[in-house]
Amino acid sequence: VAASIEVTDPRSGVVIGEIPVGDAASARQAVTQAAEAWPAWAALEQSDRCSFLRDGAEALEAELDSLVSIESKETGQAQDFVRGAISAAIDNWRHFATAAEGYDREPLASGGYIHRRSLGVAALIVPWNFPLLIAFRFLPGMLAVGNTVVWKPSERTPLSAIRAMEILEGVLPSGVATLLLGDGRAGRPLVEDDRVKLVALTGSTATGRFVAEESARRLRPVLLELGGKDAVIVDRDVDIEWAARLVADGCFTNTGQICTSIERVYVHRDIVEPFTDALVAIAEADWALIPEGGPMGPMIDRAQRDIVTRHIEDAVSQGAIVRTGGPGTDLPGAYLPPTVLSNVTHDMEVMRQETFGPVAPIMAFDTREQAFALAEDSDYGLSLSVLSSDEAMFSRAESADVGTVWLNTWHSYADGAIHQPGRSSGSGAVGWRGRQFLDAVSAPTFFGDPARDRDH
Ligand code: TXE
Repeated sequence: VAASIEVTDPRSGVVIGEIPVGDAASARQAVTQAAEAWPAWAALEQSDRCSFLRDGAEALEAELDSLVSIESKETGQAQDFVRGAISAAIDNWRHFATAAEGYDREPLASGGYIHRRSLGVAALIVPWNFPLLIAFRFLPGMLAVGNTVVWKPSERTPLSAIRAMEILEGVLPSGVATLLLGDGRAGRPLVEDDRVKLVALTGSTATGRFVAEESARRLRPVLLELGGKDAVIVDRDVDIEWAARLVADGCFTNTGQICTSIERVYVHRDIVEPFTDALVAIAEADWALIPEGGPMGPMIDRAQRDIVTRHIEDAVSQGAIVRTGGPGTDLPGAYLPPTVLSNVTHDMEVMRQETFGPVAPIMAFDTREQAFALAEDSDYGLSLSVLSSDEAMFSRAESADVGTVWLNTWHSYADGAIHQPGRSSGSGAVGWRGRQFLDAVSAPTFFGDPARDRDH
Protein backbone atom coordinates (compact mmCIF):
# COMPACT_ATOMS: atom_id res chain seq x y z
CA VAL A 1 0.00 0.00 0.00
CA ALA A 2 1.47 3.36 -1.02
CA ALA A 3 1.93 5.54 2.03
CA SER A 4 2.99 8.61 0.12
CA ILE A 5 2.38 10.53 -3.10
CA GLU A 6 5.24 11.79 -5.24
CA VAL A 7 5.11 15.36 -6.49
CA THR A 8 6.77 15.77 -9.89
CA ASP A 9 8.17 18.64 -11.93
CA PRO A 10 5.91 18.74 -15.02
CA ARG A 11 8.81 19.99 -17.17
CA SER A 12 10.95 16.93 -16.54
CA GLY A 13 8.89 14.35 -14.71
CA VAL A 14 11.53 14.38 -11.96
CA VAL A 15 10.26 13.83 -8.39
CA ILE A 16 10.57 17.03 -6.33
CA GLY A 17 8.64 16.17 -3.20
CA GLU A 18 6.55 13.65 -1.35
CA ILE A 19 3.44 13.94 0.81
CA PRO A 20 1.31 11.47 2.76
CA VAL A 21 -1.73 10.06 0.92
CA GLY A 22 -3.96 11.22 3.77
CA ASP A 23 -6.55 9.24 5.68
CA ALA A 24 -9.57 9.59 7.95
CA ALA A 25 -7.39 10.05 11.03
CA SER A 26 -5.44 12.96 9.56
CA ALA A 27 -8.67 14.60 8.37
CA ARG A 28 -10.27 14.16 11.77
CA GLN A 29 -7.25 15.65 13.49
CA ALA A 30 -7.22 18.68 11.18
CA VAL A 31 -10.92 19.34 11.83
CA THR A 32 -10.40 18.96 15.58
CA GLN A 33 -7.65 21.54 15.48
CA ALA A 34 -9.84 23.96 13.51
CA ALA A 35 -12.88 23.31 15.73
CA GLU A 36 -10.87 24.01 18.88
CA ALA A 37 -9.46 27.23 17.47
CA TRP A 38 -12.86 28.50 16.30
CA PRO A 39 -14.51 29.94 19.45
CA ALA A 40 -11.62 32.24 20.31
CA TRP A 41 -11.10 33.33 16.69
CA ALA A 42 -14.81 33.99 16.20
CA ALA A 43 -14.97 35.95 19.47
CA LEU A 44 -12.27 38.41 18.41
CA GLU A 45 -13.29 41.90 17.36
CA GLN A 46 -13.68 42.10 13.60
CA SER A 47 -10.91 44.69 13.46
CA ASP A 48 -8.50 42.37 15.30
CA ARG A 49 -9.08 39.61 12.78
CA CYS A 50 -8.53 42.12 10.01
CA SER A 51 -5.21 43.12 11.46
CA PHE A 52 -4.12 39.46 11.52
CA LEU A 53 -4.98 39.36 7.80
CA ARG A 54 -2.79 42.39 7.12
CA ASP A 55 0.08 40.72 8.99
CA GLY A 56 -0.54 37.62 6.87
CA ALA A 57 -0.22 39.64 3.67
CA GLU A 58 3.01 41.20 4.84
CA ALA A 59 4.56 37.91 5.89
CA LEU A 60 3.63 36.23 2.61
CA GLU A 61 4.92 39.16 0.61
CA ALA A 62 8.28 39.03 2.37
CA GLU A 63 8.62 35.44 1.11
CA LEU A 64 7.20 36.06 -2.37
CA ASP A 65 10.33 34.89 -4.19
CA SER A 66 10.39 31.53 -2.46
CA LEU A 67 6.65 31.00 -3.03
CA VAL A 68 7.04 31.86 -6.72
CA SER A 69 9.95 29.53 -7.16
CA ILE A 70 8.19 26.59 -5.48
CA GLU A 71 4.88 27.07 -7.29
CA SER A 72 6.62 27.53 -10.64
CA LYS A 73 8.49 24.26 -10.09
CA GLU A 74 5.43 22.20 -9.14
CA THR A 75 3.07 23.61 -11.83
CA GLY A 76 5.56 24.00 -14.70
CA GLN A 77 4.34 27.59 -15.14
CA ALA A 78 6.74 30.43 -16.01
CA GLN A 79 8.00 32.42 -13.03
CA ASP A 80 6.54 35.74 -14.23
CA PHE A 81 3.13 34.15 -14.70
CA VAL A 82 3.26 32.63 -11.23
CA ARG A 83 4.47 35.90 -9.71
CA GLY A 84 1.41 37.69 -11.13
CA ALA A 85 -0.94 35.04 -9.77
CA ILE A 86 0.60 34.90 -6.29
CA SER A 87 0.81 38.69 -6.01
CA ALA A 88 -2.92 38.92 -6.75
CA ALA A 89 -3.48 36.12 -4.23
CA ILE A 90 -1.59 37.97 -1.50
CA ASP A 91 -3.44 41.15 -2.33
CA ASN A 92 -6.65 39.33 -1.42
CA TRP A 93 -5.48 39.22 2.20
CA ARG A 94 -5.35 43.03 2.20
CA HIS A 95 -8.58 43.32 0.28
CA PHE A 96 -10.57 41.23 2.76
CA ALA A 97 -8.91 42.94 5.73
CA THR A 98 -10.49 46.16 4.48
CA ALA A 99 -13.73 44.75 3.06
CA ALA A 100 -14.60 42.94 6.28
CA GLU A 101 -14.21 46.00 8.55
CA GLY A 102 -17.69 46.75 9.87
CA TYR A 103 -19.21 43.92 7.84
CA ASP A 104 -20.50 42.08 10.91
CA ARG A 105 -23.11 44.71 11.73
CA GLU A 106 -25.47 46.22 9.17
CA PRO A 107 -28.03 48.68 10.59
CA LEU A 108 -31.38 48.73 8.80
CA ALA A 109 -33.02 52.06 8.03
CA SER A 110 -36.36 50.87 9.36
CA GLY A 111 -34.97 49.59 12.66
CA GLY A 112 -32.88 46.78 13.98
CA TYR A 113 -29.76 45.42 12.39
CA ILE A 114 -28.27 42.36 10.79
CA HIS A 115 -25.44 40.71 12.62
CA ARG A 116 -23.24 38.41 10.57
CA ARG A 117 -21.48 35.57 12.28
CA SER A 118 -19.12 32.88 11.19
CA LEU A 119 -20.27 29.39 10.26
CA GLY A 120 -17.55 27.46 12.09
CA VAL A 121 -15.02 25.14 10.46
CA ALA A 122 -14.78 25.59 6.69
CA ALA A 123 -13.18 23.04 4.36
CA LEU A 124 -11.26 24.57 1.47
CA ILE A 125 -10.41 22.05 -1.26
CA VAL A 126 -8.13 23.36 -3.97
CA PRO A 127 -7.00 22.12 -7.43
CA TRP A 128 -3.56 22.26 -9.03
CA ASN A 129 -3.90 24.83 -11.81
CA PHE A 130 -3.48 27.96 -9.63
CA PRO A 131 -2.57 26.54 -6.22
CA LEU A 132 -2.18 29.71 -4.17
CA LEU A 133 -4.42 32.03 -6.19
CA ILE A 134 -7.41 29.71 -5.77
CA ALA A 135 -6.61 29.01 -2.11
CA PHE A 136 -6.34 32.73 -1.31
CA ARG A 137 -9.42 33.58 -3.29
CA PHE A 138 -11.21 31.93 -0.35
CA LEU A 139 -8.99 31.65 2.72
CA PRO A 140 -8.64 35.30 3.83
CA GLY A 141 -12.35 36.05 3.34
CA MET A 142 -13.34 32.91 5.23
CA LEU A 143 -11.04 33.84 8.10
CA ALA A 144 -12.05 37.49 8.06
CA VAL A 145 -15.61 36.79 9.21
CA GLY A 146 -14.48 34.38 11.94
CA ASN A 147 -14.41 30.92 10.40
CA THR A 148 -11.47 28.62 10.92
CA VAL A 149 -10.31 26.69 7.86
CA VAL A 150 -8.97 23.28 6.93
CA TRP A 151 -7.13 23.81 3.66
CA LYS A 152 -6.55 20.79 1.45
CA PRO A 153 -4.29 21.56 -1.50
CA SER A 154 -4.16 19.30 -4.54
CA GLU A 155 -1.90 16.29 -4.17
CA ARG A 156 -0.26 17.39 -7.42
CA THR A 157 0.80 20.82 -6.12
CA PRO A 158 1.04 20.76 -2.32
CA LEU A 159 4.52 22.30 -1.97
CA SER A 160 3.57 25.96 -2.32
CA ALA A 161 0.79 25.42 0.22
CA ILE A 162 3.22 23.81 2.67
CA ARG A 163 5.56 26.80 2.36
CA ALA A 164 2.68 29.30 2.67
CA MET A 165 1.42 27.57 5.82
CA GLU A 166 4.88 27.71 7.39
CA ILE A 167 4.80 31.46 6.83
CA LEU A 168 1.23 31.90 8.08
CA GLU A 169 1.87 29.84 11.21
CA GLY A 170 4.21 32.60 12.33
CA VAL A 171 1.36 35.11 12.11
CA LEU A 172 -2.05 33.53 12.71
CA PRO A 173 -3.21 32.09 16.04
CA SER A 174 -2.66 28.35 16.19
CA GLY A 175 -5.29 26.19 14.44
CA VAL A 176 -7.04 29.05 12.68
CA ALA A 177 -5.80 27.67 9.35
CA THR A 178 -4.75 24.02 9.18
CA LEU A 179 -3.21 22.25 6.21
CA LEU A 180 -4.48 18.77 5.33
CA LEU A 181 -2.29 16.88 2.87
CA GLY A 182 -3.27 14.00 0.62
CA ASP A 183 -5.62 13.18 -2.23
CA GLY A 184 -9.28 12.09 -2.12
CA ARG A 185 -8.37 9.82 0.76
CA ALA A 186 -7.94 12.95 2.87
CA GLY A 187 -10.61 15.00 1.08
CA ARG A 188 -13.42 12.45 1.45
CA PRO A 189 -13.35 12.12 5.26
CA LEU A 190 -12.97 15.89 5.50
CA VAL A 191 -16.22 16.36 3.58
CA GLU A 192 -17.90 13.58 5.60
CA ASP A 193 -17.08 15.24 8.93
CA ASP A 194 -20.23 16.66 10.58
CA ARG A 195 -18.19 19.37 12.28
CA VAL A 196 -17.41 20.97 8.91
CA LYS A 197 -20.02 23.70 8.33
CA LEU A 198 -19.08 24.88 4.83
CA VAL A 199 -17.23 23.27 1.93
CA ALA A 200 -15.65 25.25 -0.88
CA LEU A 201 -14.32 23.12 -3.72
CA THR A 202 -12.71 24.10 -6.98
CA GLY A 203 -12.21 20.91 -8.94
CA SER A 204 -13.90 18.33 -11.11
CA THR A 205 -17.66 17.93 -11.50
CA ALA A 206 -17.42 14.37 -10.15
CA THR A 207 -15.87 15.55 -6.89
CA GLY A 208 -18.37 18.42 -6.81
CA ARG A 209 -21.31 16.01 -6.93
CA PHE A 210 -19.84 14.05 -4.02
CA VAL A 211 -19.40 17.24 -1.99
CA ALA A 212 -22.94 18.39 -2.84
CA GLU A 213 -24.50 15.04 -1.87
CA GLU A 214 -22.66 14.81 1.43
CA SER A 215 -23.48 18.43 2.18
CA ALA A 216 -27.16 18.11 1.28
CA ARG A 217 -27.41 15.34 3.85
CA ARG A 218 -26.03 17.77 6.44
CA LEU A 219 -27.95 20.83 5.17
CA ARG A 220 -24.60 22.55 4.82
CA PRO A 221 -23.80 25.26 2.30
CA VAL A 222 -21.29 24.62 -0.50
CA LEU A 223 -19.35 26.75 -2.94
CA LEU A 224 -18.58 24.71 -6.03
CA GLU A 225 -16.61 25.81 -9.03
CA LEU A 226 -16.31 22.79 -11.26
CA GLY A 227 -15.54 21.83 -14.82
CA GLY A 228 -16.05 24.02 -17.85
CA LYS A 229 -16.34 23.67 -21.61
CA ASP A 230 -16.47 27.34 -22.42
CA ALA A 231 -17.40 28.58 -25.88
CA VAL A 232 -16.48 31.59 -27.95
CA ILE A 233 -18.72 32.87 -30.74
CA VAL A 234 -16.80 34.68 -33.49
CA ASP A 235 -19.12 36.76 -35.67
CA ARG A 236 -18.48 37.62 -39.32
CA ASP A 237 -17.97 41.35 -38.72
CA VAL A 238 -14.84 41.07 -36.55
CA ASP A 239 -11.23 41.79 -37.42
CA ILE A 240 -9.98 38.29 -38.10
CA GLU A 241 -6.41 38.74 -36.89
CA TRP A 242 -7.59 40.36 -33.62
CA ALA A 243 -10.19 37.65 -33.03
CA ALA A 244 -7.72 34.84 -33.73
CA ARG A 245 -5.24 36.34 -31.28
CA LEU A 246 -7.88 36.63 -28.57
CA VAL A 247 -9.06 33.05 -29.15
CA ALA A 248 -5.46 31.81 -29.01
CA ASP A 249 -5.08 33.50 -25.61
CA GLY A 250 -8.30 31.85 -24.44
CA CYS A 251 -7.30 28.39 -25.64
CA PHE A 252 -3.59 28.29 -24.89
CA THR A 253 -2.94 30.45 -21.82
CA ASN A 254 -1.68 28.21 -19.00
CA THR A 255 -1.69 25.39 -21.57
CA GLY A 256 -5.48 25.44 -21.59
CA GLN A 257 -5.64 24.58 -17.87
CA ILE A 258 -7.92 27.36 -16.66
CA CYS A 259 -11.50 26.71 -15.58
CA THR A 260 -12.64 29.35 -18.08
CA SER A 261 -10.29 28.35 -20.90
CA ILE A 262 -11.94 28.52 -24.31
CA GLU A 263 -12.65 24.90 -25.31
CA ARG A 264 -15.16 25.37 -28.17
CA VAL A 265 -14.78 27.83 -31.03
CA TYR A 266 -17.84 28.71 -33.17
CA VAL A 267 -17.02 30.88 -36.17
CA HIS A 268 -19.35 32.43 -38.76
CA ARG A 269 -19.10 30.42 -41.96
CA ASP A 270 -18.20 33.52 -44.00
CA ILE A 271 -14.88 33.84 -42.19
CA VAL A 272 -14.19 30.34 -40.85
CA GLU A 273 -11.39 29.52 -43.31
CA PRO A 274 -9.35 32.73 -42.99
CA PHE A 275 -9.96 32.66 -39.21
CA THR A 276 -8.67 29.08 -38.96
CA ASP A 277 -5.57 29.96 -41.02
CA ALA A 278 -4.92 32.95 -38.76
CA LEU A 279 -5.32 30.88 -35.59
CA VAL A 280 -2.94 28.21 -36.93
CA ALA A 281 -0.35 30.87 -37.83
CA ILE A 282 -0.60 32.44 -34.36
CA ALA A 283 -0.40 29.05 -32.64
CA GLU A 284 2.76 28.20 -34.57
CA ALA A 285 4.41 31.61 -34.25
CA ASP A 286 3.45 32.75 -30.76
CA TRP A 287 2.69 29.57 -28.81
CA ALA A 288 5.31 27.17 -30.17
CA LEU A 289 6.64 24.60 -27.73
CA ILE A 290 10.05 25.71 -26.50
CA PRO A 291 10.65 23.85 -23.25
CA GLU A 292 13.41 26.22 -22.11
CA GLY A 293 11.08 29.09 -21.42
CA GLY A 294 8.64 29.30 -24.33
CA PRO A 295 5.23 30.90 -23.97
CA MET A 296 3.53 27.56 -23.40
CA GLY A 297 4.50 25.37 -20.49
CA PRO A 298 3.80 21.67 -20.02
CA MET A 299 0.54 20.20 -18.84
CA ILE A 300 0.46 19.38 -15.13
CA ASP A 301 1.38 15.71 -15.71
CA ARG A 302 1.15 12.89 -18.20
CA ALA A 303 -2.16 11.60 -16.83
CA GLN A 304 -3.72 14.95 -17.64
CA ARG A 305 -2.05 14.96 -21.06
CA ASP A 306 -3.50 11.48 -21.72
CA ILE A 307 -7.03 12.93 -21.42
CA VAL A 308 -6.24 15.59 -24.00
CA THR A 309 -4.62 13.05 -26.31
CA ARG A 310 -7.70 10.84 -26.03
CA HIS A 311 -9.99 13.73 -26.97
CA ILE A 312 -7.89 14.60 -30.02
CA GLU A 313 -7.68 10.97 -31.14
CA ASP A 314 -11.42 10.47 -30.71
CA ALA A 315 -12.07 13.56 -32.83
CA VAL A 316 -9.67 12.48 -35.56
CA SER A 317 -11.19 9.00 -35.66
CA GLN A 318 -14.54 10.66 -36.40
CA GLY A 319 -13.23 12.91 -39.16
CA ALA A 320 -11.70 15.95 -37.47
CA ILE A 321 -8.66 17.47 -39.15
CA VAL A 322 -5.57 18.45 -37.14
CA ARG A 323 -4.59 21.82 -38.63
CA THR A 324 -1.59 22.18 -36.33
CA GLY A 325 -0.23 20.40 -33.26
CA GLY A 326 -1.63 17.08 -32.16
CA PRO A 327 -0.28 14.51 -29.72
CA GLY A 328 3.17 13.00 -29.89
CA THR A 329 6.22 14.98 -28.86
CA ASP A 330 9.59 13.54 -27.83
CA LEU A 331 9.96 16.10 -25.11
CA PRO A 332 10.36 14.98 -21.50
CA GLY A 333 7.69 15.87 -18.97
CA ALA A 334 4.10 16.52 -20.00
CA TYR A 335 4.26 18.77 -23.06
CA LEU A 336 1.61 18.95 -25.77
CA PRO A 337 1.77 21.51 -28.59
CA PRO A 338 -1.03 24.03 -29.25
CA THR A 339 -3.55 22.17 -31.36
CA VAL A 340 -6.18 23.48 -33.79
CA LEU A 341 -8.90 21.12 -35.04
CA SER A 342 -11.39 21.72 -37.82
CA ASN A 343 -14.24 19.54 -39.11
CA VAL A 344 -15.43 18.79 -35.60
CA THR A 345 -18.98 17.88 -34.54
CA HIS A 346 -20.87 17.81 -31.27
CA ASP A 347 -20.63 14.01 -31.17
CA MET A 348 -16.96 14.21 -30.34
CA GLU A 349 -15.57 14.09 -26.78
CA VAL A 350 -13.54 17.21 -27.53
CA MET A 351 -16.81 19.19 -27.79
CA ARG A 352 -18.61 17.54 -24.86
CA GLN A 353 -16.19 16.73 -22.05
CA GLU A 354 -13.79 19.06 -20.31
CA THR A 355 -10.48 18.78 -22.18
CA PHE A 356 -8.39 21.11 -19.98
CA GLY A 357 -5.58 21.32 -22.52
CA PRO A 358 -4.29 23.53 -25.38
CA VAL A 359 -6.87 22.56 -27.98
CA ALA A 360 -9.00 24.82 -30.20
CA PRO A 361 -11.75 22.82 -31.93
CA ILE A 362 -13.50 24.96 -34.56
CA MET A 363 -17.06 24.64 -35.94
CA ALA A 364 -18.81 26.94 -38.41
CA PHE A 365 -22.27 28.50 -37.86
CA ASP A 366 -24.63 30.32 -40.21
CA THR A 367 -27.05 32.25 -38.00
CA ARG A 368 -27.07 33.88 -34.60
CA GLU A 369 -29.57 31.37 -33.23
CA GLN A 370 -27.49 28.49 -34.49
CA ALA A 371 -24.39 29.92 -32.82
CA PHE A 372 -26.14 30.21 -29.45
CA ALA A 373 -27.83 26.82 -29.81
CA LEU A 374 -24.39 25.25 -30.27
CA ALA A 375 -22.82 27.27 -27.46
CA GLU A 376 -25.66 26.28 -25.11
CA ASP A 377 -25.59 22.62 -26.06
CA SER A 378 -23.28 21.69 -23.20
CA ASP A 379 -23.41 20.22 -19.70
CA TYR A 380 -21.25 23.10 -18.53
CA GLY A 381 -21.75 26.83 -18.15
CA LEU A 382 -18.91 28.83 -16.63
CA SER A 383 -18.36 31.53 -19.24
CA LEU A 384 -19.14 32.52 -22.83
CA SER A 385 -17.21 34.96 -25.01
CA VAL A 386 -18.92 36.82 -27.85
CA LEU A 387 -16.78 38.58 -30.45
CA SER A 388 -19.01 40.78 -32.58
CA SER A 389 -20.15 44.32 -33.19
CA ASP A 390 -23.81 43.32 -33.49
CA GLU A 391 -25.90 44.56 -30.55
CA ALA A 392 -28.40 41.74 -31.15
CA MET A 393 -25.65 39.21 -30.39
CA PHE A 394 -25.00 40.87 -27.04
CA SER A 395 -28.67 40.96 -26.00
CA ARG A 396 -29.08 37.33 -26.97
CA ALA A 397 -26.14 36.52 -24.68
CA GLU A 398 -28.15 37.79 -21.68
CA SER A 399 -30.26 34.66 -21.66
CA ALA A 400 -27.34 32.22 -21.87
CA ASP A 401 -27.13 29.89 -18.84
CA VAL A 402 -23.58 30.84 -17.88
CA GLY A 403 -22.03 32.70 -14.98
CA THR A 404 -19.96 35.13 -17.00
CA VAL A 405 -20.25 36.65 -20.48
CA TRP A 406 -17.26 38.41 -22.02
CA LEU A 407 -18.05 40.81 -24.84
CA ASN A 408 -15.13 41.25 -27.22
CA THR A 409 -12.74 40.07 -24.56
CA TRP A 410 -11.79 36.99 -22.59
CA HIS A 411 -10.92 36.57 -18.95
CA SER A 412 -11.43 40.11 -17.75
CA TYR A 413 -12.29 40.35 -14.08
CA ALA A 414 -13.50 43.15 -11.86
CA ASP A 415 -13.60 43.56 -8.09
CA GLY A 416 -17.13 42.87 -6.92
CA ALA A 417 -18.06 40.69 -9.90
CA ILE A 418 -20.06 37.53 -9.21
CA HIS A 419 -19.35 34.35 -11.12
CA GLN A 420 -22.28 32.01 -10.51
CA PRO A 421 -21.53 28.88 -12.53
CA GLY A 422 -24.32 27.62 -14.80
CA ARG A 423 -25.47 24.00 -15.28
CA SER A 424 -23.01 21.34 -14.00
CA SER A 425 -20.21 23.86 -13.62
CA GLY A 426 -21.10 24.45 -10.00
CA SER A 427 -23.24 26.40 -7.59
CA GLY A 428 -22.92 29.13 -5.03
CA ALA A 429 -22.12 32.69 -5.97
CA VAL A 430 -18.36 32.93 -5.66
CA GLY A 431 -17.57 36.50 -6.53
CA TRP A 432 -14.16 37.93 -7.07
CA ARG A 433 -13.66 40.06 -3.97
CA GLY A 434 -17.37 40.70 -3.79
CA ARG A 435 -19.49 41.43 -0.79
CA GLN A 436 -21.40 38.31 -1.98
CA PHE A 437 -18.36 36.29 -1.08
CA LEU A 438 -18.52 37.39 2.55
CA ASP A 439 -22.27 36.68 2.54
CA ALA A 440 -21.57 33.16 1.27
CA VAL A 441 -19.12 32.31 4.06
CA SER A 442 -21.11 33.75 6.98
CA ALA A 443 -24.63 33.54 8.42
CA PRO A 444 -26.93 36.50 9.07
CA THR A 445 -29.03 36.97 12.17
CA PHE A 446 -31.65 39.72 12.34
CA PHE A 447 -31.74 41.66 15.60
CA GLY A 448 -34.99 43.46 16.27
CA ASP A 449 -33.26 46.38 17.89
CA PRO A 450 -36.29 48.34 19.18
CA ALA A 451 -36.71 45.77 21.94
CA ARG A 452 -33.37 46.85 23.35
CA ASP A 453 -34.57 50.46 23.75
CA ARG A 454 -37.91 49.57 25.29
CA ASP A 455 -38.86 51.19 28.56
CA HIS A 456 -38.89 48.23 30.95
O1 TXE B 1 -9.81 17.01 -9.89
P1 TXE B 1 -10.40 16.55 -8.51
P2 TXE B 1 -8.46 16.52 -10.59
C1 TXE B 1 -11.04 19.25 -14.01
C2 TXE B 1 -10.15 18.92 -15.18
C3 TXE B 1 -9.39 17.74 -14.72
C4 TXE B 1 -10.39 17.05 -13.83
C5 TXE B 1 -9.77 16.19 -12.79
O2 TXE B 1 -10.95 18.55 -16.28
O3 TXE B 1 -9.04 16.89 -15.78
O4 TXE B 1 -11.09 18.10 -13.22
O5 TXE B 1 -8.78 16.92 -12.07
C6 TXE B 1 -9.72 16.75 -4.08
N1 TXE B 1 -13.61 14.43 -1.67
N2 TXE B 1 -10.54 20.34 -13.21
O6 TXE B 1 -8.30 15.05 -10.52
O7 TXE B 1 -10.15 15.10 -8.32
C7 TXE B 1 -8.39 16.60 -4.73
O8 TXE B 1 -7.47 15.98 -3.87
C8 TXE B 1 -12.98 15.59 -1.38
C9 TXE B 1 -11.17 21.61 -13.41
O9 TXE B 1 -7.34 17.33 -10.06
O10 TXE B 1 -11.77 17.05 -8.42
C10 TXE B 1 -8.05 18.05 -5.09
O11 TXE B 1 -7.58 18.73 -3.94
N3 TXE B 1 -11.96 16.06 -2.11
C11 TXE B 1 -10.92 22.56 -12.28
C12 TXE B 1 -9.41 18.62 -5.49
O12 TXE B 1 -10.38 17.75 -4.87
C13 TXE B 1 -11.54 15.33 -3.17
C14 TXE B 1 -9.52 22.55 -11.77
C15 TXE B 1 -9.68 18.60 -7.01
O13 TXE B 1 -9.44 17.31 -7.49
C16 TXE B 1 -12.16 14.11 -3.51
C17 TXE B 1 -8.99 21.22 -11.62
C18 TXE B 1 -13.23 13.66 -2.70
N4 TXE B 1 -13.89 12.53 -2.97
C19 TXE B 1 -9.50 20.18 -12.35
N5 TXE B 1 -11.54 13.64 -4.62
C20 TXE B 1 -11.38 23.96 -12.60
N6 TXE B 1 -12.65 24.12 -12.91
O14 TXE B 1 -10.63 24.91 -12.52
C21 TXE B 1 -10.57 14.51 -4.96
N7 TXE B 1 -10.56 15.55 -4.08
